[in-house]
Amino acid sequence: MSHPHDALRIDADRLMRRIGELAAIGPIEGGGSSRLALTDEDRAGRDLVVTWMRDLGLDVRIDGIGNVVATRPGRIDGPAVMTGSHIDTVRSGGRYDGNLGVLAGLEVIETLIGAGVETEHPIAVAFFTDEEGARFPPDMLGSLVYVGGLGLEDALDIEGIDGSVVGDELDRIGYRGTHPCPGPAPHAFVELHIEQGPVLEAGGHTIGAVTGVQGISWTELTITGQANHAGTTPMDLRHDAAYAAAAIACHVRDIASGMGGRQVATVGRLDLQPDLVNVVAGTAVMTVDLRNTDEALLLAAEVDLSNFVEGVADSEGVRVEARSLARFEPVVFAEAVVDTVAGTAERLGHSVSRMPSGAGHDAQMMARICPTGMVFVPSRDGISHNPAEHTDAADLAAGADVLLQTMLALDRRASEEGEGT
Ligand code: HGY
Ligand code: MN
Ligand code: MN
Repeated sequence: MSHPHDALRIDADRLMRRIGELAAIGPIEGGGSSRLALTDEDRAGRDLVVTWMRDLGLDVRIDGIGNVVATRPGRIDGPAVMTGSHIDTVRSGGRYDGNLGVLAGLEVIETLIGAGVETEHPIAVAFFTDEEGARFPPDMLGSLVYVGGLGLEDALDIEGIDGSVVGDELDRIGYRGTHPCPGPAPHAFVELHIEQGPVLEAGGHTIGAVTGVQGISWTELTITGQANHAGTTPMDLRHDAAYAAAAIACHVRDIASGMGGRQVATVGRLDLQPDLVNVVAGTAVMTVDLRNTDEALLLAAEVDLSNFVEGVADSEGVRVEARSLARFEPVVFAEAVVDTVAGTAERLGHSVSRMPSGAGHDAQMMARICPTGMVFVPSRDGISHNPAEHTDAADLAAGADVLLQTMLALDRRASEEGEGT
């Protein structure tokens, strides 16, 4: 069945222009951006996007954790059909991770305004605070608070890797808003994001209809041994924190190789002290990121890690304290939304593949409070969290058009069937 606005498409040049302007904030070599959450660069990025939201006449609301939701009214009041993502980046960020989803959402709304299309429901676009979790763990912090998965006060007290505190940094950049957390549940939520992996490109597909997000387990290990002289300390008398950390890092790789399938495992941070050439390391602080689409397998990987750490602590005579930084179970998206994404992509003539997400996303939090889905577009060579991150302009526009038409379909569906997606 066709609908009056089926032929509506976004303005690709305007979208690319905004992506370029936002990427120019916190620029790093290679065309990417570095805007760690709640830094001055993040504030500048926020200010730019909020200006664009206000220039469109949207109702812009900032909540207690700094999430920003901009809404265009519909014919009826009530829950919005919502999209969004994040504009904070990792230190080595590309220009599309998160930013595409927010700016495509803005582009969808500007396209509706330009075409004079009135929707049944309000249409909203959001950016959530600290999706990356790279400065303040866990990842998806803002959307986790938005859906009530973490209390606002607890979130505001989180200390970052640099010793700063979320609440202080929100105050410092002027983004501790007054709107309440948890936020209002939308009617439905759909997020456009780059895949950040090699699957779509390898399969020759333009659009991913994302079926869900894999489980995530982040652990910080603080290893305390004994600083000692590199020259005079006999090997059998050492309590070498660096050796223990290296042994654990190698085992982290072995966990993934041994389990195979979709298991991935990463040591992303490793800090040795006193970090000197002629001193046996007294302490090591490291992080372990484990992920799997299957919760039982993720638990097995965590048990394997914990047993190995215990063994190394024993044999090397070091103390190891483990602190969980993030733990989210795998999420399955609403079939009706996944079907709408896939059906819309096919109707627009794009080849589409249904697939899970390897990366975490705000959508995995929004799935707790409303029917949710995601649209993926390909990443060249599967590269992300790297300034070399790239997606062809035609694919970016295709993703934004699928987002536009999916949101219109979700909006119509509600009024055709009463409530529900
Ligand atoms: O860690 C992640 O998967 C996401 O980039 N926050
Ligand atoms: Mn992202
Ligand atoms: Mn990311």
